[in-house]
Amino acid sequence: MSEVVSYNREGKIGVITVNYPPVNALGQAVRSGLLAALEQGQKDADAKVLLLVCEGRTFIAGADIREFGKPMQEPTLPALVNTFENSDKPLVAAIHGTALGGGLETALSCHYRVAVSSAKVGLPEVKLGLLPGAGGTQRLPRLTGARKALDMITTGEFVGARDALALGILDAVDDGDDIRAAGLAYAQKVADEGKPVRRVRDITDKIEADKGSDVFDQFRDELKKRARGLFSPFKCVDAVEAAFSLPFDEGMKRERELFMECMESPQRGGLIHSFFGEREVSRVKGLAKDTPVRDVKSVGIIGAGTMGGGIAMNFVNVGIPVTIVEVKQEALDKGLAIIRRNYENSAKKGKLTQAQVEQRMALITPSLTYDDFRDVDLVIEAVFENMAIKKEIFARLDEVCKPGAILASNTSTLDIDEIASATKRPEDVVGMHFFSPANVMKLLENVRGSKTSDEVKATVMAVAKKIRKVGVMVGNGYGFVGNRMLHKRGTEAMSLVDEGATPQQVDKVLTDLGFPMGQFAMSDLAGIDVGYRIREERRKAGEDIPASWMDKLAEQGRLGQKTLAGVYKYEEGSRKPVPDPKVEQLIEQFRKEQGITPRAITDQEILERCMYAMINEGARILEEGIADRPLDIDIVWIYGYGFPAHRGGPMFWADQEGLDTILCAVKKYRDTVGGEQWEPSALLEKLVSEGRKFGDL
Ligand code: 3H9
Repeated sequence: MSEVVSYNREGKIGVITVNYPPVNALGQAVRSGLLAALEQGQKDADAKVLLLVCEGRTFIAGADIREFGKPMQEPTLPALVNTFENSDKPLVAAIHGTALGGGLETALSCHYRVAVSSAKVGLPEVKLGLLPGAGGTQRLPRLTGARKALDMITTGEFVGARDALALGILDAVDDGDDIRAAGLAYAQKVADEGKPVRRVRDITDKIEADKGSDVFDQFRDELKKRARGLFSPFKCVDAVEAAFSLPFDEGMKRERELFMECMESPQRGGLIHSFFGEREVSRVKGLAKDTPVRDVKSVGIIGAGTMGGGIAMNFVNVGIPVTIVEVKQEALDKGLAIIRRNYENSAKKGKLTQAQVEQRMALITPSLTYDDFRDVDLVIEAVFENMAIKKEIFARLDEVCKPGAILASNTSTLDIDEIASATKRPEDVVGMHFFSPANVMKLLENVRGSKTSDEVKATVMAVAKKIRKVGVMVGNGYGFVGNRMLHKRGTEAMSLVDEGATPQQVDKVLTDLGFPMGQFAMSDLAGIDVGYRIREERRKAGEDIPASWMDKLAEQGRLGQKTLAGVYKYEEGSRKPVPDPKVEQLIEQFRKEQGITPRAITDQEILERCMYAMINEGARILEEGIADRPLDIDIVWIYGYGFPAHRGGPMFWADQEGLDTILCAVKKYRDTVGGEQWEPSALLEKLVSEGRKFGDL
């Protein structure tokens, strides 16, 4: 018997137990162990009913994702679940935690399913660029009908035990929290009542009811909007449809073919890289696992603007009280009203009750004085980008805050060490860069200063997890990781328009790649004044920042979505960017002033200049140690800027494009376009000369 699966008998019940931490994934050892345990149960004359149950935090959470892309080892999962279903003794699955993917498929091959009420079930393969490949697309619709199966399989969303019961996925829900006891009790009932073997493959009433329905075509139409550019959601629909048009065994074959198509698609590689990357970033290079973490039970926030308010909501949402300080009562009132409005909107959508809205608002203390920060564990400054003001604020915080309080800045570009120098405790100063809208975007770029202590670094990473963000630790340098690369893309996007492209042409190339919005639509969302202010700040500091047509927009008060006009124009209440002839004239005028004769620019040039400039900068960021690993950059871009997860992030994408192709183009643009962004990164050159990739670092 394998170490990870055991068999024992309790009375008339033969119990098969999986114990393969952390999530009982169906690796080869588990699969072969399950097969052996099933055989033992079949042979055990005293076992009338068999029970499948898992140790640890969860039922089987799926196939072992780490095995994908490697040669398949016997027994395969589809063969295993068939053997389970064919058992001639009744088989009961007892579910706690999350029965996901291959885990739910294994449960569906059992004849009865019982779960504790906290359990969830789901087929999230689509989130990995796959489809359920062990009968999920054939068995689930036999229990739920077409529509619900399509919903679950194409979104990958989990369903709670009670809903799963109502849908027919489960046969019983137990209110206790002892899954073994619940499973044994249910199995005993099956034995006592002499319930028969009941195979899902043989249940056909829902299949007959939905046969020939147009639900599949309707669903494909919906997916064209919801899953634009994605491969596997459409294959999921094909596979589920096969359950309605083919006999079970044929349907299984069709599912297998479609599963293999997904397995071979590059999107699967990108999504699995994102899955592991999201988890890997929490392990910060050089930071010991057992580094002590400070307790953060209360938070102070400076600034009740869009950023400060959004940041406050993150903490309040997890029950951490927040004190927000502003300079003027009016600004404070306005900020709090916006937070309330956001919560009220969630309540209107049924996501919160009115009582929860009030509870959350009650956790916010508005204040006009820093003295109210005396007892807080963490302060986050979220005022606009001005070094002198930030230094003043940090000097004041140093006077007021208790020893051990963490002093963080939400700066998106400025030097954390310089900010820290305004205090006598630079070891407690750190960057916590949230992304707009701060209550929605999942990224938290935590910036270590040269003196930030390990304890503070570990604490801000833990805080990210606590407020359900993906924290990435990055080094201190202008724009850190995300904005530094974004600025390179921005510079190229601007030059492309100067040279003859339209903003909408540039944006379309980026949205075609899979970004939710292009560079210019994003400027409109963030506010044209933000970039303008940063450029002005740098000009004042003596940097040579050339004039641009964007400055003219800002000077005309076209600040983006908030003024219904920026690079694009907007209808009241709509976020849809509409090209504006006035802006085209303004750009033309600007070209004339600069003596530029516009030329036709291809989409390929836009793609290369926007993306390769970013990659070259990403390589420099790695060279300088601002990011520890390429995957840190990938996760920053996926969660902070909507980089399409199925492309795995910019550095993963670059590996697929070919680093030699990219280097070649970088050198071409150095010679034709010029500018420091086209000086090839030494790391990029080294990797190409050694025939290596970012993924090899
Ligand atoms: C599938 O089943 C295909 C079949 O249809 C057909 C096959 C033929 N494999 O997320 P956490 C690791 S596709 C390997 O931090 P949580 C994870 O990397 C699969 N490893 O915990 C992490 O490792 P580390 C369908 C896995 O409590 C650790 O477990 N299933 C797998 O926040 C803890 O994970 C899915 O897509 C796996 N399947 O969330 C489920 N899952 O500690 C994917 C997790 O070294 N998993 N790990 O960083 C999840 O959604 C969440 O992990 C889960 C737990 C909800 C289970």
